[in-house]
Amino acid sequence: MERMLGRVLVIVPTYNERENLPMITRRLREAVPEAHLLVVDDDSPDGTGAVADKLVADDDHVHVLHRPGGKQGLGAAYIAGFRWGLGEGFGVLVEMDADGSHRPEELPKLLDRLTRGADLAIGSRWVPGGKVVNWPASREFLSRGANVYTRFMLGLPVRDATAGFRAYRAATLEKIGLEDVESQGYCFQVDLTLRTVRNGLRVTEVPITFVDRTIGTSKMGRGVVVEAFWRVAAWGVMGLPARLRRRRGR
Ligand SMILES: Nc1nc2c(ncn2[C@@H]2O[C@H](COP(=O)(O)OP(=O)(O)O)[C@@H](O)[C@H]2O)c(=O)[nH]1
Ligand SMILES: [Mg+2]
Repeated sequence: MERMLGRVLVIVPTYNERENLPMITRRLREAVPEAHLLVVDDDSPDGTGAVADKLVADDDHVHVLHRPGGKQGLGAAYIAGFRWGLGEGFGVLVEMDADGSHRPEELPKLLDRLTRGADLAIGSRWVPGGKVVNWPASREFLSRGANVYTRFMLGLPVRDATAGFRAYRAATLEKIGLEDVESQGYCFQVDLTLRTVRNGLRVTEVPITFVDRTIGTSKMGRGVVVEAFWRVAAWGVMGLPARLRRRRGR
């Protein structure tokens, strides 16, 4: 079934991505010229905000949200971006990193899945055809392990629930509700996947090639992993009665 998607907004959260931002902007504008881009910057000390202002001045498809108060987490940045995009009437809201790990050239594949009826399309590293380039073995182990753990705890029908390259229909975000989302790091992605599945919406995974950043440093730290571990455990326990009921009813 073909469905109209409406305008596309790609949300790019930034914290100290001064050197990456012009690169990712240019690549996105070339790969999907009709899409708009929203930079959500948490007052980066390296001046990413000023770089974003310059890009905004040069291109009417580029926008920026300056969030004062310093680093507040990926989840909060995306929620602010979603709110802005929904308010502006965009029909599709895309999550994409600034560091080049998510290749804008692969965005059309995600959008195509929405056109064909998906409510959420996830760019997945861990489905057949998905790949990871230049990642240290420790990061690959962590990501695979986190996904095995998540599947076990939550029973999600998704191979890469922590993936951060994804496209939502606006209606999906409106349905799942963003008011009470508290998760920040990787578990923000798991949180929204879980909400989408539990609302009976359609999630599809598209194989992508994830390329580790060559410039700048990762903001992922120990706290992000600890947060994900405990929150996923809590969601798993809270969801257990419903899972058991479903299993008995089978
Ligand atoms: N606005 C904002 N962006 C963030 C924050 N933490 C990370 N990011 C951005 O989120 C994206 C993913 O972070 P990254 O450090 O590359 O994580 P990794 O790829 O898992 O190592 C990058 O574009 C970061 O600049 C934050 O607290 N606020
Ligand atoms: Mg990264």
